Amino acid sequence: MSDRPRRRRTGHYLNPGEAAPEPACSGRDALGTARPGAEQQMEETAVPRKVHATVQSARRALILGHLEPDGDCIGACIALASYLNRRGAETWLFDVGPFDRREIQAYADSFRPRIPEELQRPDSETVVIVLDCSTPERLGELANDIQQLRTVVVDHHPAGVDFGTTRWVEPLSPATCYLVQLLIEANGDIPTPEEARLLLFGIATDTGFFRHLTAEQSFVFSAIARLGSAGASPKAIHRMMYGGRTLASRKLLSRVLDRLDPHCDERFFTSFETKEDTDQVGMSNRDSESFYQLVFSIETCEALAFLREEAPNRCTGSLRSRDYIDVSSIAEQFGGGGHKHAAGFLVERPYQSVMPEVIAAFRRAFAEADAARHSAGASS
Ligand SMILES: [Mn+2]
Repeated sequence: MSDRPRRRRTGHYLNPGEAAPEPACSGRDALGTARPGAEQQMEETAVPRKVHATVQSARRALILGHLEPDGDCIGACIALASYLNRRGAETWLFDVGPFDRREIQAYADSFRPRIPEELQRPDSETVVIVLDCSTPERLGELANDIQQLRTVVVDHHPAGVDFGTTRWVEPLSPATCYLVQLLIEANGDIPTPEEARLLLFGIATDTGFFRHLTAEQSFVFSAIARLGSAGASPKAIHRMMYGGRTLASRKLLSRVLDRLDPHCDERFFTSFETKEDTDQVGMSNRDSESFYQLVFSIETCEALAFLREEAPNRCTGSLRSRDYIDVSSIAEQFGGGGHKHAAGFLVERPYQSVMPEVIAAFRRAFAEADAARHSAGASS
């Protein structure tokens, strides 16, 4: 771990043809300084030199993902391990799980939940690479296992905690898999067909199959074209992510839609799923993404909160927004976090008592947003 608090930095983006930044002479990460307004128009992202050097020179890499892993986390971990293996490094994959999401279950056996003691001893040839993870808490018990070790963090979450020895955090990147692709390509290498498939799987996961990409992130489409050339099939990945559902899971969608409650002039909606619902369809057939899509197709919908009863005294909340509501700050009020438009939390309380608080938090956020827009309108 670094011996002083690290400043959170913004990413450095390069125009095509522009040279990579020189490392800072202090020996700190070579992120350089972002040029004013640069984030809005960049086509490619530079791999910081120190991250590149550390990852490429590792003889032994312990690759860690976050708890409740998703396709971006799993895809990034396995693709990077595969690539480093090709370069002759030894790799191990760790994640505390649980591997509940249907589309990642096949990969659960590749990951171990704790790091064996013999691998926890610091040595110059071993590096920990933490992927897609914004806080040490999101590593679960694994956070204790890596305390002695050199740690590189590669992530795209905008909020979080500065941890690790070397950090590469790019909030404009739609997925950690995109950053792993750049790491592979920074050496002039091309992902294998399987690596390309995993990377595209991750990018597709975090972008809702590209639906959430904005014009500022269009640089990702060039990267996706390269993954296609390397053998990744969007059609096959779409089928893997969205196909294979059971009839019961479709019936559950109608139940959850039926519970939809409008708030804030139908700009904000809530619904919930009970433990009994989950037991009926099976954990792996939960499908919140289809539900979100249906709700966001409502003309007036700006935000959505979906609570799930995980146990009588535990619930998770998934918060989504389209445009001006920052759901990550609402999730933080419940001990969670995430992105501006997608965030979540877990609390050890019954969902029935959490729901009114979530609604109140959203009401405040809408009132603040309305007031800000009103005053902006009044002054113009
Ligand atoms: Mn991600």
